[in-house]
Amino acid sequence: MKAQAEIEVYIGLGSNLEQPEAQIKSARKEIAALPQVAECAFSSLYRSAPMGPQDQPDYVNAVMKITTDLSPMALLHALQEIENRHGRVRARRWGERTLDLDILLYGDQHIVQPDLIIPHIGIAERAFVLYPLEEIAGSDLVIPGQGTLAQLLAACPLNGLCRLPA
Ligand code: A4P
Ligand code: MG
Repeated sequence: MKAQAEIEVYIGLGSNLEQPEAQIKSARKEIAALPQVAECAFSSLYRSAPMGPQDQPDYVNAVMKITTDLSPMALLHALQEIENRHGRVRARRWGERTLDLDILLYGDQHIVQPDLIIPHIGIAERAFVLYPLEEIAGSDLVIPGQGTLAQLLAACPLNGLCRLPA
């Protein structure tokens, strides 16, 4: 029985190593299979040039909406276990990765802890987050402390982001 209130959470998925599309699709299944998690929506896959070091492959990104009664920290740890199972190696900042799972939004909460910041840092400047988020959440979504998605999108060019065919 689920006693606690379920929270709507958005997760950003990213990969640019070892068949990125397959990494994202299998991560989706693993997230949906977590106890206390239910999938609500999943965006198209999007391709973009890397933000950060340019000597790495293009990224594939997507955004997933879930409901959960996991705490923010419990969810972070569950996502990190999935990253590790995908052979995630942490080398350089903003460097290549088999799988990156970021908690973008956790309900309307604003969280600042040493190892967890929500909304995810840099959300407003990242086309590869904002456009897939709009696809599944709509542009009226409020990003705590930063305005509506419509406002953020108006200031964030596509930067070559392209939606991949289904
Ligand atoms: N952490 C803090 N807040 C959060 C949160 N809301 N969700 C902490 C998840 N983790 C969060 O992350 C480092 C630490 O962030 C974690 O231990 C966690 O406690 P990491 O994934 O291990 O390492 P990182 O790569 O240094 O940082 P991060 O934040 O994942 O990198 P970014 O900022 O996500 O950038 N270009 C394109 N086109 N598409 C991409 O997806 N991604 C990156 C990575 C670079 N360039 C990209 C893309
Ligand atoms: Mg991350």
